[in-house]
Amino acid sequence: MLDRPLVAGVVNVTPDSFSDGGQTLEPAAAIAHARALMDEGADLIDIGAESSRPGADGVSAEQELSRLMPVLDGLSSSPVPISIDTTKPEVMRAVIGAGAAMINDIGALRSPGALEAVAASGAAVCLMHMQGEPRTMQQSPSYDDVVAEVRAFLAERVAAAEAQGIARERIVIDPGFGFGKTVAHNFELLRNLHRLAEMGLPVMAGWSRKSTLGAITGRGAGERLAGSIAAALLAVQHGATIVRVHDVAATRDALAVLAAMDGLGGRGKR
Ligand code: 8Y7
Repeated sequence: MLDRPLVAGVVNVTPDSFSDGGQTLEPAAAIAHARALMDEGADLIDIGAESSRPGADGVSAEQELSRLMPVLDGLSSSPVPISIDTTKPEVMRAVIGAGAAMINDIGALRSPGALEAVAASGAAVCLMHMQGEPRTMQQSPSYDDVVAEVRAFLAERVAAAEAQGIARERIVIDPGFGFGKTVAHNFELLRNLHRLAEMGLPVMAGWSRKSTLGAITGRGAGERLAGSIAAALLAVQHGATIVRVHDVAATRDALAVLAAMDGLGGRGKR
Protein backbone atom coordinates (compact mmCIF):
# COMPACT_ATOMS: atom_id res chain seq x y z
CA MET A 1 0.00 0.00 0.00
CA LEU A 2 0.93 3.64 -0.32
CA ASP A 3 2.68 5.22 2.63
CA ARG A 4 1.62 8.74 1.80
CA PRO A 5 -1.23 10.38 -0.10
CA LEU A 6 -0.66 11.03 -3.78
CA VAL A 7 -1.21 14.29 -5.59
CA ALA A 8 -2.77 14.27 -9.05
CA GLY A 9 -2.22 17.51 -10.98
CA VAL A 10 -4.98 18.75 -13.27
CA VAL A 11 -4.22 19.73 -16.86
CA ASN A 12 -7.01 20.90 -19.12
CA VAL A 13 -6.59 20.95 -22.86
CA THR A 14 -9.76 22.71 -23.88
CA PRO A 15 -10.13 25.83 -26.01
CA ASP A 16 -11.67 27.81 -23.14
CA SER A 17 -8.76 27.16 -20.81
CA PHE A 18 -6.14 28.26 -23.33
CA SER A 19 -8.25 30.74 -25.21
CA ASP A 20 -5.33 32.76 -26.52
CA GLY A 21 -3.73 29.72 -28.11
CA GLY A 22 -4.38 28.53 -31.64
CA GLN A 23 -4.62 24.92 -32.77
CA THR A 24 -0.88 24.36 -32.42
CA LEU A 25 -0.35 26.36 -29.23
CA GLU A 26 -2.92 24.46 -27.18
CA PRO A 27 -1.00 21.19 -26.93
CA ALA A 28 2.25 23.08 -26.29
CA ALA A 29 0.70 25.01 -23.41
CA ALA A 30 -0.78 21.83 -21.94
CA ILE A 31 2.55 19.99 -22.21
CA ALA A 32 4.37 22.88 -20.51
CA HIS A 33 1.76 22.98 -17.77
CA ALA A 34 2.02 19.22 -17.18
CA ARG A 35 5.82 19.48 -16.95
CA ALA A 36 5.53 22.34 -14.47
CA LEU A 37 3.18 20.28 -12.28
CA MET A 38 5.61 17.34 -12.45
CA ASP A 39 8.38 19.68 -11.26
CA GLU A 40 6.11 20.73 -8.39
CA GLY A 41 5.95 17.10 -7.30
CA ALA A 42 2.82 15.68 -8.93
CA ASP A 43 2.56 11.89 -8.61
CA LEU A 44 0.10 11.69 -11.49
CA ILE A 45 -1.09 14.10 -14.18
CA ASP A 46 -4.80 14.04 -15.06
CA ILE A 47 -5.43 15.43 -18.52
CA GLY A 48 -8.91 16.26 -19.75
CA ALA A 49 -10.15 17.56 -23.10
CA GLU A 50 -13.87 17.45 -22.42
CA SER A 51 -15.04 20.13 -20.05
CA SER A 52 -17.06 18.43 -17.33
CA ARG A 53 -17.93 21.59 -15.47
CA PRO A 54 -21.60 22.02 -14.59
CA GLY A 55 -23.51 23.17 -17.67
CA ALA A 56 -20.80 22.17 -20.14
CA ASP A 57 -21.62 20.73 -23.55
CA GLY A 58 -20.01 17.55 -24.83
CA VAL A 59 -17.34 17.21 -27.50
CA SER A 60 -16.88 14.47 -30.09
CA ALA A 61 -14.35 11.66 -29.70
CA GLU A 62 -12.46 13.09 -32.70
CA GLN A 63 -12.20 16.52 -31.06
CA GLU A 64 -11.12 15.00 -27.77
CA LEU A 65 -8.44 12.88 -29.43
CA SER A 66 -7.15 15.75 -31.58
CA ARG A 67 -6.52 17.68 -28.36
CA LEU A 68 -5.21 14.78 -26.26
CA MET A 69 -2.91 12.85 -28.58
CA PRO A 70 -0.35 15.64 -29.21
CA VAL A 71 -0.16 16.23 -25.45
CA LEU A 72 0.33 12.52 -24.70
CA ASP A 73 2.99 12.31 -27.42
CA GLY A 74 4.76 15.34 -25.98
CA LEU A 75 4.81 13.75 -22.53
CA SER A 76 5.68 10.22 -23.64
CA SER A 77 9.19 10.35 -22.15
CA SER A 78 8.05 11.82 -18.82
CA PRO A 79 8.49 9.66 -15.72
CA VAL A 80 5.17 10.62 -14.12
CA PRO A 81 2.15 8.47 -15.02
CA ILE A 82 -0.63 10.09 -17.04
CA SER A 83 -4.33 9.75 -16.38
CA ILE A 84 -6.87 10.74 -19.02
CA ASP A 85 -10.24 12.16 -18.03
CA THR A 86 -12.72 10.73 -20.55
CA THR A 87 -16.00 8.82 -20.74
CA LYS A 88 -15.62 7.55 -24.33
CA PRO A 89 -14.40 4.01 -25.09
CA GLU A 90 -12.76 5.00 -28.39
CA VAL A 91 -10.80 7.72 -26.60
CA MET A 92 -9.88 5.25 -23.83
CA ARG A 93 -8.48 2.74 -26.33
CA ALA A 94 -6.43 5.36 -28.19
CA VAL A 95 -4.92 7.03 -25.13
CA ILE A 96 -4.07 3.73 -23.47
CA GLY A 97 -2.35 2.74 -26.71
CA ALA A 98 -0.41 6.02 -26.49
CA GLY A 99 0.80 5.26 -22.98
CA ALA A 100 -1.84 6.56 -20.55
CA ALA A 101 -1.57 4.67 -17.25
CA MET A 102 -5.08 5.43 -16.00
CA ILE A 103 -8.56 6.31 -17.22
CA ASN A 104 -10.38 8.81 -15.01
CA ASP A 105 -14.05 8.33 -15.90
CA ILE A 106 -16.60 10.69 -14.33
CA GLY A 107 -19.19 8.24 -15.71
CA ALA A 108 -17.62 5.22 -13.93
CA LEU A 109 -17.37 3.18 -17.17
CA ARG A 110 -21.14 3.32 -17.84
CA SER A 111 -20.74 4.24 -21.54
CA PRO A 112 -21.40 1.18 -23.72
CA GLY A 113 -18.04 -0.45 -24.42
CA ALA A 114 -16.13 1.44 -21.70
CA LEU A 115 -15.77 -1.53 -19.33
CA GLU A 116 -14.45 -3.61 -22.22
CA ALA A 117 -12.02 -0.90 -23.36
CA VAL A 118 -10.34 -0.74 -19.94
CA ALA A 119 -10.55 -4.50 -19.34
CA ALA A 120 -8.68 -5.18 -22.59
CA SER A 121 -5.73 -3.14 -21.31
CA GLY A 122 -3.53 -3.06 -18.22
CA ALA A 123 -4.56 0.48 -17.34
CA ALA A 124 -5.88 1.60 -13.97
CA VAL A 125 -9.27 3.27 -13.71
CA CYS A 126 -10.92 5.82 -11.45
CA LEU A 127 -14.64 5.15 -11.05
CA MET A 128 -16.41 8.37 -10.06
CA HIS A 129 -19.95 8.93 -8.84
CA MET A 130 -22.10 11.54 -10.58
CA GLN A 131 -25.84 12.10 -10.24
CA GLY A 132 -27.31 13.09 -13.61
CA GLU A 133 -25.09 14.45 -16.37
CA PRO A 134 -22.79 17.48 -16.49
CA ARG A 135 -25.17 19.74 -18.41
CA THR A 136 -27.95 19.47 -15.82
CA MET A 137 -26.52 17.82 -12.70
CA GLN A 138 -26.53 20.93 -10.50
CA GLN A 139 -30.18 21.81 -11.17
CA SER A 140 -31.70 19.82 -8.29
CA PRO A 141 -29.38 17.25 -6.72
CA SER A 142 -31.41 14.98 -4.43
CA TYR A 143 -30.66 11.98 -2.20
CA ASP A 144 -32.31 10.21 0.72
CA ASP A 145 -28.87 9.27 2.09
CA VAL A 146 -26.06 10.65 -0.03
CA VAL A 147 -23.29 8.59 1.61
CA ALA A 148 -25.17 5.27 1.34
CA GLU A 149 -26.25 6.00 -2.24
CA VAL A 150 -22.79 6.99 -3.44
CA ARG A 151 -21.27 3.97 -1.70
CA ALA A 152 -23.83 1.58 -3.23
CA PHE A 153 -23.28 3.07 -6.68
CA LEU A 154 -19.51 2.72 -6.42
CA ALA A 155 -19.83 -0.85 -5.10
CA GLU A 156 -22.00 -1.71 -8.11
CA ARG A 157 -19.51 -0.16 -10.55
CA VAL A 158 -16.56 -1.93 -8.88
CA ALA A 159 -18.46 -5.23 -9.18
CA ALA A 160 -19.20 -4.52 -12.86
CA ALA A 161 -15.52 -3.74 -13.50
CA GLU A 162 -14.35 -6.87 -11.70
CA ALA A 163 -16.89 -9.00 -13.57
CA GLN A 164 -15.40 -7.67 -16.80
CA GLY A 165 -11.92 -8.76 -15.67
CA ILE A 166 -10.56 -5.49 -14.26
CA ALA A 167 -8.59 -6.52 -11.16
CA ARG A 168 -9.26 -4.65 -7.91
CA GLU A 169 -5.60 -3.60 -7.88
CA ARG A 170 -6.38 -1.40 -10.90
CA ILE A 171 -9.40 0.38 -9.40
CA VAL A 172 -9.72 3.75 -7.64
CA ILE A 173 -13.07 5.11 -6.38
CA ASP A 174 -14.21 8.73 -6.10
CA PRO A 175 -17.43 10.23 -4.67
CA GLY A 176 -17.38 12.97 -7.33
CA PHE A 177 -17.52 16.12 -5.22
CA GLY A 178 -19.64 18.70 -7.04
CA PHE A 179 -21.11 16.24 -9.54
CA GLY A 180 -24.84 16.39 -8.83
CA LYS A 181 -24.32 17.46 -5.20
CA THR A 182 -25.29 20.45 -3.11
CA VAL A 183 -22.85 22.13 -0.72
CA ALA A 184 -24.40 20.08 2.11
CA HIS A 185 -24.08 16.82 0.14
CA ASN A 186 -20.39 17.53 -0.52
CA PHE A 187 -19.66 18.09 3.16
CA GLU A 188 -21.63 15.06 4.25
CA LEU A 189 -19.54 12.99 1.84
CA LEU A 190 -16.31 14.59 3.05
CA ARG A 191 -17.18 13.91 6.71
CA ASN A 192 -17.95 10.29 5.82
CA LEU A 193 -15.19 9.64 3.32
CA HIS A 194 -13.90 6.85 5.59
CA ARG A 195 -17.05 4.90 4.70
CA LEU A 196 -15.86 4.78 1.09
CA ALA A 197 -12.28 4.01 2.16
CA GLU A 198 -13.72 1.01 4.06
CA MET A 199 -14.40 -0.56 0.66
CA GLY A 200 -10.68 -1.32 0.59
CA LEU A 201 -9.83 0.63 -2.55
CA PRO A 202 -7.86 3.85 -2.95
CA VAL A 203 -10.13 6.91 -2.77
CA MET A 204 -9.60 9.96 -4.95
CA ALA A 205 -11.00 13.32 -3.85
CA GLY A 206 -11.34 16.42 -6.01
CA TRP A 207 -12.17 19.67 -4.23
CA SER A 208 -9.71 21.97 -5.97
CA ARG A 209 -11.24 25.39 -6.77
CA LYS A 210 -14.77 23.95 -6.82
CA SER A 211 -17.85 26.11 -6.44
CA THR A 212 -18.72 24.59 -3.05
CA LEU A 213 -15.54 26.30 -1.77
CA GLY A 214 -16.77 29.50 -3.36
CA ALA A 215 -20.07 29.09 -1.52
CA ILE A 216 -18.24 28.70 1.80
CA THR A 217 -15.64 31.44 1.36
CA GLY A 218 -17.43 33.87 -0.93
CA ARG A 219 -14.46 33.69 -3.32
CA GLY A 220 -14.34 33.46 -7.10
CA ALA A 221 -12.77 30.57 -9.01
CA GLY A 222 -9.32 32.16 -9.07
CA GLU A 223 -9.24 32.87 -5.32
CA ARG A 224 -9.89 29.46 -3.82
CA LEU A 225 -6.37 28.21 -3.09
CA ALA A 226 -6.63 28.38 0.70
CA GLY A 227 -10.03 26.70 0.67
CA SER A 228 -8.74 24.04 -1.73
CA ILE A 229 -5.77 23.28 0.52
CA ALA A 230 -8.02 22.99 3.56
CA ALA A 231 -10.35 20.63 1.72
CA ALA A 232 -7.46 18.49 0.43
CA LEU A 233 -6.10 18.11 3.98
CA LEU A 234 -9.52 17.23 5.36
CA ALA A 235 -10.03 14.70 2.57
CA VAL A 236 -6.74 12.98 3.39
CA GLN A 237 -7.52 13.00 7.11
CA HIS A 238 -10.84 11.36 6.31
CA GLY A 239 -9.34 8.62 4.17
CA ALA A 240 -8.50 9.95 0.69
CA THR A 241 -5.42 8.38 -0.90
CA ILE A 242 -5.23 10.64 -3.96
CA VAL A 243 -6.12 14.32 -4.12
CA ARG A 244 -6.85 15.82 -7.54
CA VAL A 245 -5.62 19.42 -7.51
CA HIS A 246 -4.64 22.37 -9.67
CA ASP A 247 -2.04 23.69 -7.19
CA VAL A 248 0.41 20.84 -6.72
CA ALA A 249 3.28 22.56 -4.86
CA ALA A 250 1.03 24.19 -2.27
CA THR A 251 -0.90 20.96 -1.73
CA ARG A 252 2.32 18.99 -1.27
CA ASP A 253 3.54 21.46 1.34
CA ALA A 254 0.27 21.16 3.26
CA LEU A 255 0.40 17.36 3.09
CA ALA A 256 4.02 17.40 4.28
CA VAL A 257 2.88 19.25 7.42
CA LEU A 258 0.15 16.68 8.00
CA ALA A 259 2.61 13.81 7.44
CA ALA A 260 5.07 15.36 9.90
CA MET A 261 2.36 15.46 12.55
CA ASP A 262 1.47 11.85 11.81
CA GLY A 263 5.14 10.90 12.10
CA LEU A 264 5.50 9.65 8.55
CA GLY A 265 8.28 12.02 7.58
CA GLY A 266 7.90 15.12 5.44
CA ARG A 267 8.32 15.89 1.78
CA GLY A 268 11.74 14.27 1.77
CA LYS A 269 10.01 10.93 1.83
CA ARG A 270 8.76 10.35 -1.71
C1 8Y7 B 1 -13.23 15.55 -10.70
C2 8Y7 B 1 -12.81 14.84 -11.82
C3 8Y7 B 1 -13.35 16.87 -12.39
C4 8Y7 B 1 -13.25 14.87 -9.45
C5 8Y7 B 1 -12.42 12.92 -10.61
C6 8Y7 B 1 -13.25 20.25 -11.72
C7 8Y7 B 1 -12.58 15.33 -14.25
C8 8Y7 B 1 -14.26 19.48 -12.44
N1 8Y7 B 1 -13.55 16.83 -11.07
N2 8Y7 B 1 -12.41 13.56 -11.79
N3 8Y7 B 1 -12.90 15.67 -12.88
N4 8Y7 B 1 -12.83 13.56 -9.46
N5 8Y7 B 1 -12.03 11.64 -10.53
O1 8Y7 B 1 -13.67 21.30 -11.15
O2 8Y7 B 1 -13.64 15.39 -8.40
O3 8Y7 B 1 -12.06 19.92 -11.68
S1 8Y7 B 1 -13.63 18.21 -13.48
